[in-house]
Amino acid sequence: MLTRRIIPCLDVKNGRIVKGVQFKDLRDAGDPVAAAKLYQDQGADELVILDITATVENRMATLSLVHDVRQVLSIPLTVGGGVRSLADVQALLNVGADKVSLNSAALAQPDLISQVAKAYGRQCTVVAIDAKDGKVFTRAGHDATAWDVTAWAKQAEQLGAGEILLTSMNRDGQQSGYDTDLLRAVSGSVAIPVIASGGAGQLPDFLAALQAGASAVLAASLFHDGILSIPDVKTYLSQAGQEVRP
Ligand code: 0VR
Repeated sequence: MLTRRIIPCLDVKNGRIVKGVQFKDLRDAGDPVAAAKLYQDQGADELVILDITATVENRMATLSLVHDVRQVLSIPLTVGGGVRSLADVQALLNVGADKVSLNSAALAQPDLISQVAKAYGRQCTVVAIDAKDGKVFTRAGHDATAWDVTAWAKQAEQLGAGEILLTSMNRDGQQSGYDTDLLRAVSGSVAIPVIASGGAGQLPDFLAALQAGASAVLAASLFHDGILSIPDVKTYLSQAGQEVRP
């Protein structure tokens, strides 16, 4: 069994961590560089930084933020939010991202996935999917698309995605558990890793997501609110027989 990854997510806006519920009512959740260092020290396997406004100003703020986070981080760093071109990807890699997450731009221009995978490798190419009621949403969860989630995940894999970051908008920020039915459907349809995202609230949620087929588990509010620590999650999963990096 591949080592399961525990991945904190920093949703950022104007250089600060924010956290909402179902992508709304965003509240300040702290300083990104301090949080990145804390999570790494706690044993996070990777970190995701998500620029959730994707405006030009915010994208510039995120570039300098990624640079600052990289100074304190040695674990793999994935950055997403507003990435629209190879130039955007290059800019993020230049300031220290290891992987880039494509969401709205990939839906608008699916060939971008292939371009990024060809230019930088599949391992750098993450496709983020925001799912609500079985449908794929775009533009930070504002607009529904005609895509069924599983169909888009398969298409993204065929186009070159190295892994899928699958967020349940229904579950986001609720701390009521991941959408395990969604995770089972998608991870059963693609051969690439699926990262579970949206809803983590208590220790059994992490095991349920992995047992539903996720290769890694992402959480935001749970960690930011200090309800559970990464060591809590790793100890629990290890005792449940999951392979985790100590
Ligand atoms: P938790 O449920 O707090 O663990 O959140 C995990 C995941 O849903 C969030 O890190 C992130 O994907 C939420 N995403 C977006 C957003 C939040 C607000 C506005 C936009 C977006 O575009 O992904």
